[in-house]
Amino acid sequence: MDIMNLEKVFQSKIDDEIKIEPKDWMPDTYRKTLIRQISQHAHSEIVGMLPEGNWITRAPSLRRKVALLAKIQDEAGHGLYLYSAAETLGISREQLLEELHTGKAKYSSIFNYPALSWADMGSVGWLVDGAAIMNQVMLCRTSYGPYSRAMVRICKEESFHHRQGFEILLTLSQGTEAQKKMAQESINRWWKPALMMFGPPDDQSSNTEMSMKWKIKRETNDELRQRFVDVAVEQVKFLNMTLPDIHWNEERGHYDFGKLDWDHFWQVVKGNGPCNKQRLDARKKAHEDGAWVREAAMAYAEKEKLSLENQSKSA
Ligand code: BYC
Repeated sequence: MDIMNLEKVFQSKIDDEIKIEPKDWMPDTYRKTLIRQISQHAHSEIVGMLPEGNWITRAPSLRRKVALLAKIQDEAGHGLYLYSAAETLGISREQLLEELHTGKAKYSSIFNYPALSWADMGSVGWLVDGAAIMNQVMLCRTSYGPYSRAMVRICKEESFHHRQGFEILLTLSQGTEAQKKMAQESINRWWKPALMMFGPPDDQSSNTEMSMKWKIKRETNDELRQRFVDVAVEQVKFLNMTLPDIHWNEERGHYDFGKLDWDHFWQVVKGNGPCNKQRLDARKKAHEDGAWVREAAMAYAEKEKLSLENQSKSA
């Protein structure tokens, strides 16, 4: 089949809601877009463990510690699951990690902010996981089979993450004046960076048009961001707290959320955010420190292979 016909068959599969699988023909740009997005997503899960990891030893009770540990372990699992999904597109794990460590591949801007107080563990769960879920519910129906199936599993665990975050804030909101103040201050600090997780406004989003045509994305960055705002405004009422810069817009039938500083966003994405260097250095160190584990696993695999070969020779 010539390329024009291959493209036609590919698009008609997408239009008919048939998932694209690893061995199916796909345009190069579809493959590249997916490698970029899935790897960025995997890196976000892995780098996203760092701000929370800092709080494990300082969690205020055994119950909080256990829940935070479980959440962070889930994130490691999500990252590995997504790396495997990216590998089905023909890129190796080594290459994926190399691109993260050299700064070529991105990860979500949100993980370049510091977690300064215990309330931040609440805000990360409620706002960061909340924003991630809003996006990932859509991605459960993405056109690439392995990514879509990964998202279904990941979303189930993310709803637990979201609840544990909200519960931390709910507890603080019923505590002392100092605890209430800490929770409100944390919400104020995370709110706008969380809104930026959805990506640039649609008129600055270079990938959305093609990704919508290919049903990699089914809703635009601005549509998801607005839905998240409208939901969060209702949820914050249970905390007796506020979200900064929120105003009901009668004409639009939605909440306005003020101006987001997109110049700042692009600086963070380019590597100049408050914690970019710290996060990458931590990942690179973890990779170097883990070299002996990879070597031991390879040596063990080699030994197993040899013993299987010897067994089949003697049989
Ligand atoms: N940060 O054309 P656009 C979690 C880049 S972790 C950095 O709109 P697209 C959790 C974008 O890559 C899960 N870069 O792009 C873990 C593109 O780059 P190029 C987090 C961003 O892909 C631990 C350029 O800007 N979720 O839940 O159509 C603890 C133009 O953007 C960002 C994911 O990773 C950003 N925020 O749409 C707690 C979701 N936004 O082409 C929680 C997976 C955009 O210039 N990713 N860029 O190289 C996606 O769904 C999509 O990639 C986006 C962007 C909606 C983010």
